[in-house]
Amino acid sequence: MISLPFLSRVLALALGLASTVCSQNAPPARRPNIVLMVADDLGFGDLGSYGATRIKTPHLDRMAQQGVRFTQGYAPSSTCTPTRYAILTGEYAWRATTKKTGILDGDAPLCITPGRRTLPALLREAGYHTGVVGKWHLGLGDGMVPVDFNRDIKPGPLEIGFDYSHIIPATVDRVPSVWVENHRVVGLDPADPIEVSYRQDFRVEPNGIDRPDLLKQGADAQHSGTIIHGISRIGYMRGGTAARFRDEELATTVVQKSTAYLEAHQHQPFFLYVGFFEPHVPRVAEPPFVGTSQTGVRGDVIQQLDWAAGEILRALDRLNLAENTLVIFTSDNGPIFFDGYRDGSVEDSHGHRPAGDLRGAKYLVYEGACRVPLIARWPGQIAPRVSDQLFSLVDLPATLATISGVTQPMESNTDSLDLSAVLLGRTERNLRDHTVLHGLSNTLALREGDWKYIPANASKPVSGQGSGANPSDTRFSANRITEPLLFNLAADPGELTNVLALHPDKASALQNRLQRLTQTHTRTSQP
Ligand code: NG6
Ligand code: CA
Repeated sequence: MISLPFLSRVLALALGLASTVCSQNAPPARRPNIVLMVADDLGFGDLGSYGATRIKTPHLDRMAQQGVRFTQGYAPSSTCTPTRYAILTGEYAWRATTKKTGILDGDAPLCITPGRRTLPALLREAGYHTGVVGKWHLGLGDGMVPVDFNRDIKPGPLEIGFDYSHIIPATVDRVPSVWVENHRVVGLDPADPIEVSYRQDFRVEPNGIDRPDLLKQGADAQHSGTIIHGISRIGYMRGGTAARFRDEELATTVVQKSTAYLEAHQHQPFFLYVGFFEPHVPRVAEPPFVGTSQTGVRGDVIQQLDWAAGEILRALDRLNLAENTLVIFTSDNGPIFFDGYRDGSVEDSHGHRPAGDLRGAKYLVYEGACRVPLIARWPGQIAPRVSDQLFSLVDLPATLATISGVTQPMESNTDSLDLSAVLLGRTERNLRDHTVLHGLSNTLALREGDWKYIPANASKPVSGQGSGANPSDTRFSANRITEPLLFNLAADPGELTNVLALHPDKASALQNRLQRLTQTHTRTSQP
């Protein structure tokens, strides 16, 4: 006869074994949902929590108070496509040799190879549902044949790791001015097909050059293509009339689609990537925000952005998800006032400094071009604090992979460092000692510790008007870099005094390291 104590011991052993097996396969106890919100051209000085006074951003400021606010967070590039490429792949965009990763037009092919272990693909491996809403700007289609917006549009987000997408293809200032949900243009009438060209006008719809009288905002030649709802865009399109978005509804659509996504996937781990459109051009505020800031339409749309982010945070509260959701807010590159449309942003700035005390603007490699707001909130896991630790957005894949319990490591040649200990406040050390910064025309610079090195380059001065700490810096041509520059950011955060002649050894050490970094294939180490 089997005794009862023996039976119970066998049972206990079996149960114990079963639970060991379970816990090995089970994800970590607290695996957060992740919402990554990326603004478009929002500068280091554009939020209240980063010093803005003429723009009110109460929702993002509250988020900053509840979480960690980084003062040394970097977009790896100073334009959209390459930064977003780095966020999704963990690789600096300037390393990509087979794909175009510069600012893409609306008919450009997808710049990320399907099958790659992207950030959403990693999270999907870990059991997350993955979604993207808003700005895409990473190309669509395979590039073998021109993308046809009247059929299934692929490859795109769904082929590189997202389970759901509701996006506009490129920028609001580039055609086609439509939403694409999963593989299809939203609201397209098959009897009115879309055609897109970046080479020639179809001459059936008005453009900005011939019909300036139809425009809500004047535009430069580059932005004087087809007029869609009173705004001339870059490029030409015809057809798809019923599918064309209205600029005054973009933010509301982002909020609606994001909150619908949260509702639909609240019962499973999810990753939602939200690409806000503000404050990129064309800047058209929704009616409740018109004239609300003290710094013109650019300020108004930043307040609209703050509202939209607040609505997503409110949805998390309402669905009882806030506690177990890691929310990250950042921007893809630094700010700019004039970027093609005469919307009054320069005249109405009233002393607002979108890059704060930093020099430069979008497109460049100065601090104001790449250093961006970076805020992360995860109640109970991230203690409220301000961090001066270095963080680059290229670190998001490795960092979020660890936080979400991805067991397979990233590719060994990634640029992405696992900074989960930094993000969660488990170390006060700087786990990243340097970061490479990338501007238009493939200009590169190196930040290492307090030092910043910018090689001389012959890049063409970009047209446009930015804003930095130095008033003489507002014309981009003033930013042409004709000699190598060395700055000590601790003493000179505004990058005003070139100290290269005083520290030639430091400059050549940084020059050599930048060269090694651009040539090396082992990127996880800090060569
Ligand atoms: C530039 C556009 C600019 C903006 C930018 C992309 C011109 C002269 N300027 O080429 O208006 O669309 O591309 O911005 O065409 S980004 O933030 O998406 O990178
Ligand atoms: Ca941008």
